Amino acid sequence: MSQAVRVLDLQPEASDIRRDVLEGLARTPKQLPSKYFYDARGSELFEAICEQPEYYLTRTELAILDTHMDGIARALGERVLLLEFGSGSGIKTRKLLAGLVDPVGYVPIDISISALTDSAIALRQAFPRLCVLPVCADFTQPLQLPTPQRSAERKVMFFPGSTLGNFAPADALSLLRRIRALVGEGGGLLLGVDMKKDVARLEAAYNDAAGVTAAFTLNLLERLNRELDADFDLSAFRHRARYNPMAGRIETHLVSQRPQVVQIAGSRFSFDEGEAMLVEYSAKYDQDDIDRLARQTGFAVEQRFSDPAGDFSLQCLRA
Ligand code: AVJ
Repeated sequence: MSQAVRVLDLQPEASDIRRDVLEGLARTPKQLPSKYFYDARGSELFEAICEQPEYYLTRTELAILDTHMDGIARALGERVLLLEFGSGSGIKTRKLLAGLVDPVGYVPIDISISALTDSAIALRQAFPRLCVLPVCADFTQPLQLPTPQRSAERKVMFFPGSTLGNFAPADALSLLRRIRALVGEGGGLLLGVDMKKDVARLEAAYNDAAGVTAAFTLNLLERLNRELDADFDLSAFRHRARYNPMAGRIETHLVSQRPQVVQIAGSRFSFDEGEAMLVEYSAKYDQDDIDRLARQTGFAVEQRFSDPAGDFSLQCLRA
């Protein structure tokens, strides 16, 4: 029998979601925060995205972990306390934990309580002696982390998946600075980033032929209908993901297919025909971008590992 998993529950409340959504919709252009994609259904759809042939990110990052595990483990050091922002299903973490030398604990932090609980149970089973301390929280908000029984040599944040790319530039900087404060002097950051490449491949990754990514973005509206008592007509919005070469990022919008009025938590918002509501950024990087981000946030890039084609990169940063 496996031990029960106790999740520290700091998940956002309906009032947080309502505030963020109303604030985003009051802007021009309208926007919705991508972190709210990850309810139970959204987390499942995201896992399905990772299986799509066009979405090369996840399988490439997993392959880098497989190929370069020894080098990564050496760079991160022994007896680390591993933290993870946006741990999701925990498949990458399982590889990483298996390769690390005597990790003292693992603190997964995720906004989806279902994904977090399932992955914590699976990790307990795979590593019965590892101290797993899951926290359900919005990692953009200040948070107090639990401490493991054994003291760690250093703290290392694992921030894979190019999730950093979902943040606007100023928010990405403040998030990296918060990570720097969390891991402390001498701490580490293993950062997964998607590299700049051929636009057609980037756009295909966010417009898979099976329509899973479209279902994923539209699920946000379904969530708001359910949790904020909104009345979005899902058939009146269309998913659109395009690469913005100036900004170096995929920008995903939900485009209103006709003039319409939507009610959300007692407020009304009108959409013009063709009006695009911003729902997600997925920034893409080159090595200069990463070096600059590291420098601006108190880190230095120690080592980096990528796939042979250079599509994706795992960067070892030191505070
Ligand atoms: C959360 C960063 C892994 O931006 O690539 C995938 C989310 N959105 N397809 C990304 C996402 C649409 C994804 N990450």
